[in-house]
Amino acid sequence: MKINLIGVPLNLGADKLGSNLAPKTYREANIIKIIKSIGFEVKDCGDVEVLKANEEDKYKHHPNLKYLNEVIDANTKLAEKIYQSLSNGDFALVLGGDHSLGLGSIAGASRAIKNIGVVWIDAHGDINTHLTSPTGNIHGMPLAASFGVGHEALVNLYEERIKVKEENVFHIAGRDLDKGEIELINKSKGQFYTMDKVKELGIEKVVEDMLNYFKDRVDAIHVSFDLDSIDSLFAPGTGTPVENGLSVDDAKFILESLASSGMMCSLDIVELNPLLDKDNKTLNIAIDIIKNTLNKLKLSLSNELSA
Ligand code: HAR
Ligand code: MN
Ligand code: MN
Ligand code: MN
Repeated sequence: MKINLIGVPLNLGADKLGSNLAPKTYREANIIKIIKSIGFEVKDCGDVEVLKANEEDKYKHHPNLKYLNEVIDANTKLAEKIYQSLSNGDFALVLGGDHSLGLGSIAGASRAIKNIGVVWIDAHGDINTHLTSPTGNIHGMPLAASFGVGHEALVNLYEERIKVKEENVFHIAGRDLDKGEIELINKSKGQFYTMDKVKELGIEKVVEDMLNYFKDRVDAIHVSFDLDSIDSLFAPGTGTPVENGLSVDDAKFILESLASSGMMCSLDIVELNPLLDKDNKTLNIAIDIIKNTLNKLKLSLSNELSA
């Protein structure tokens, strides 16, 4: 099993400059060499090509879905890359880029894996639709669209079908939720462990619940990690930082546990904004998290072989 590395230099889903520079930043920080040093073979799938767009393109396709065309185009390309990776039996590591890329990741992964689970770790719900979004930024909508709620252009991206069952979604660290998102959560069949709940239960219990929940329920898990799930005090280099978040250790613990479980098939690391980072704090956290997670993945694979 190789690690397939896919860069997604996308910022149009956030309508903010910076996250488009993230793949280049990871590469310059020798991310490939770092992954190889863990003992993995790396296949560099390059960066997904993102169409050029300017201000006039913003509302060209829909009044509350900014850069709809460009976001769909990039995500369709990403979906195909992920599908190919997982079909080959490889692990896909997606480095973004704004979180609209979750659309493509889940579309591709769920084509390769019939009954997929999704863990979404994020300060935000990312379950807005064009009808509830206060901003029109598509990076606030990918999770809802993936379980079939939202504009049909997003729901039917790559393939005309719902990508993940709502009850196969597990969201952690929410603390900046919009009104429409709270309404959706209150009637949702998905699992939503907000930051309040994480503080109440403790991270060990949250992870225990998550692994128990997915065991016997799904064939594999796609993990989408938004760096803004981490407290903005530690990770300032994201487009929409929020305080009172996860500690770096909490974030590592969640991802390492998923890697050790043997259920994780693919991982997004999103929303690094190098223009807003301070002394590479957020970049270094992201790299550290990737390193630790893939280390556990390596261990779980060698245990599997010797078992
Ligand atoms: N909820 C707000 C919106 O929909 C902010 C979303 C910010 N999203 C991300 N991804 N950074 O989590 O516009
Ligand atoms: Mn997000
Ligand atoms: Mn977020
Ligand atoms: Mn808000």
